[in-house]
Amino acid sequence: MNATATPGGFETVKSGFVALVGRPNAGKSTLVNAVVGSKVAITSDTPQTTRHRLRAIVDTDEAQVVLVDTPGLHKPHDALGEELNRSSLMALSDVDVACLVIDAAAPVGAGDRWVAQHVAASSAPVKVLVLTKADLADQARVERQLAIAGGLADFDDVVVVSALDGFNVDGFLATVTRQLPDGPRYFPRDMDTDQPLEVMVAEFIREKVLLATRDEVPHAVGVAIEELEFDRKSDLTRITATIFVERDSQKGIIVGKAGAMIKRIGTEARTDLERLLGGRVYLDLLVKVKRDWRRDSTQIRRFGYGEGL
Ligand SMILES: Nc1nc2c(ncn2[C@@H]2O[C@H](COP(=O)(O)OP(=O)(O)OP(=O)(O)O)[C@@H](O)[C@H]2O)c(=O)[nH]1
Ligand SMILES: [Mg+2]
Repeated sequence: MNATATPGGFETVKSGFVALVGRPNAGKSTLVNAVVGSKVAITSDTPQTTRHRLRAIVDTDEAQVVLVDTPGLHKPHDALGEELNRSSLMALSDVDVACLVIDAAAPVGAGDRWVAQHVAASSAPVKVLVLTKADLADQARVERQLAIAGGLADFDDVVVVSALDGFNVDGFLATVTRQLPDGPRYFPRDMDTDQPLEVMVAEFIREKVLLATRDEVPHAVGVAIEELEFDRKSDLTRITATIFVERDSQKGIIVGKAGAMIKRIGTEARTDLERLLGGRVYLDLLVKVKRDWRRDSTQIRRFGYGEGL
């Protein structure tokens, strides 16, 4: 459909909100980035990478699709996990399209069935099954997976994609766009995410910690921005951030031998932040211990995780 002007002067296009829900690691955030065409969400192979429900906006002449990325739904072990689940389930309550994202190459299990029940019960008028990571599965596996996952709920549409090699990402966008009602553009045309800059900066830093560490360390990390200021004289952005962990031993791992690990995290984060900010960045990273912060709702809210925004 082409854009039309209403009597009030507002342009009417296909527009609305499309939530992506699924188990941790299914590939939701990678798909969001692929559709938007830039990095708005952090990704990693650590489950529960996403800690914010975030909106990513895809604007074309005919449509404005607002993708809602959500934390992976899982069995919570602490207050943080409960908050993340709450945030994902809330995202389902007020969207036009609910997408259940399933990894084409991972067994469909009880976790997927549980998420599917929430998708089925949501008030979203349209439900779409998205099978992603198609590059990791052969045709037979994809078909088997579609047969199993397709039975988890009553889906209006099914899409197979690979966010990593770009297979059918356009097809995904076309499918969800087709399902949207006519409406206004909800966000300015040049906006690609509703996340505050400070949140994005903290998340970009956290991603580098996730990529550099293993086991329990990535889950114990929270990042807070202390300073974010553009210095006109030296034409660079000064950022001071604190990486919080729960134990002294985790602090030792993040600092590394003679500070090697924190230096590596800083260098990798700076490259991403310079791309995000479009200019030079001076990044100062501190590492501190905040014991058991994942059990402390006040601290979780202070970091802004879950519904904290
Ligand atoms: N091969 C392949 N890997 C993918 C694809 N999509 C995502 N991945 C990888 O899968 C891992 C998880 O991706 P994410 O996008 O962070 O997953 P998520 O569903 O957002 O995970 P949570 O935020 O923890 O819920 C990362 O290592 C990605 O690189 C894909 O299409 N193909
Ligand atoms: Mg994610």
